[in-house]
Amino acid sequence: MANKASAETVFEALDKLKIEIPSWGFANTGTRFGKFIQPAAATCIEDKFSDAAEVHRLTGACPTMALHVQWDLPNGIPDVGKVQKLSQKYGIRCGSINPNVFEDQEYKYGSLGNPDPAIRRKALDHILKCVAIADALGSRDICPWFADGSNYPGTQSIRKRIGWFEAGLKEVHTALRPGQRLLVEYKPFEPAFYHTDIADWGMALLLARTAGPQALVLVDTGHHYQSQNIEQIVSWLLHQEMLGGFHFNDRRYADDDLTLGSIDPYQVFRIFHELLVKEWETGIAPDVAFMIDQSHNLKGKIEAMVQTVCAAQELYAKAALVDRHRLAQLQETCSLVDAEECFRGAFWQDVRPLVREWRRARHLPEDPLQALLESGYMERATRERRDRNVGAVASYA
Ligand code: RM4
Ligand code: MN
Ligand code: MN
Repeated sequence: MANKASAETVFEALDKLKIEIPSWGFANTGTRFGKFIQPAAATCIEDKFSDAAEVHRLTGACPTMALHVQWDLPNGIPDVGKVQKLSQKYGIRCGSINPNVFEDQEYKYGSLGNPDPAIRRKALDHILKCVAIADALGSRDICPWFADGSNYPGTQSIRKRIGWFEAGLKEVHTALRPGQRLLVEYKPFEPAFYHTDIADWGMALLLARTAGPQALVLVDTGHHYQSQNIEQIVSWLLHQEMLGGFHFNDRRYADDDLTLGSIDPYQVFRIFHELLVKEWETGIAPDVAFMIDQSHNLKGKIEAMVQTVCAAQELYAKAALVDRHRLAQLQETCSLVDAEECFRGAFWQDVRPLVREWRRARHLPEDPLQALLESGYMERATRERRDRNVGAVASYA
């Protein structure tokens, strides 16, 4: 039976936990081999806001939605008014602004790292436009992800490209308004398979440092090699005060974009613990953006998003229950087994009854997935969107 103290701890943690959902998670995206079209998938920005509002209504944890400029504001600034209206209509704020410098034909050999100065300029202008869009929408974070790299040894100057990235990100930084942040994301490989310009947290950290004080690192949990210790990276970035945010998802092999905690929930718990232990030590919660970066090809989009948020809530509640005071003492005395039991004991607690209690207390559905099923939302979305989804491209080649 949960005691009063754990209920208070869990309630406090869940009240604070806010997670940003990605607009692209609701649309018909797929793997690089193909898409399986879902008739209820979002077909326009209004559908995406509507779906995000539904996830927020069911979970109480998702007041913002990340936007991808190319897909959500294809005309740029002129689309801002429309997006603002939808944001008001659905009660979902605009979250991080994600530039797209990887889809246009010009970016075949890179964006900010392209040897052609005209293409670097085009990429830079696009990111600068994103800063202006973020400003107009009241969004804090600009999160560029770069597909840049090369596939074959000797075909590119690795060092020249570092210089181009430094110069580009510095220029972006000069355009940031006060309070805005530039979050630099890294990824070890794909689509570049020999060298990726920003391949790991060290490169992202150095580039962010060079760019300026409002630039920080974005950790996408799926962007690591097998068995890499992500919580250690998180600890280092926290220590350096350089952790800006997360793109949460899970992985088994590569950048699989699977549901958070579906493969390794213990890892998510360990990451949350590092954030909470810093807060416990300093009395200040690290100002880190929690964003989801998943796109589901097989699961229902909204269903998967609700499941993800619920998983995050459960794992965050577990991490909140670690007896940090006791753990610190056990660490001091190198009481290994007791320390480990104290730590993983929190992980193994079934927090679901407490999370349900919290939902009840906050007038949220006790079982969000069941509530989604019963709401009729999916049937409505299927009816309204089916025809519009028929034309969606399903093939890879
Ligand atoms: C990348 C990365 C970015 C995402 C793109 C579509 O792998 O995770 O954050 O925006 O995919
Ligand atoms: Mn990402
Ligand atoms: Mn990714």
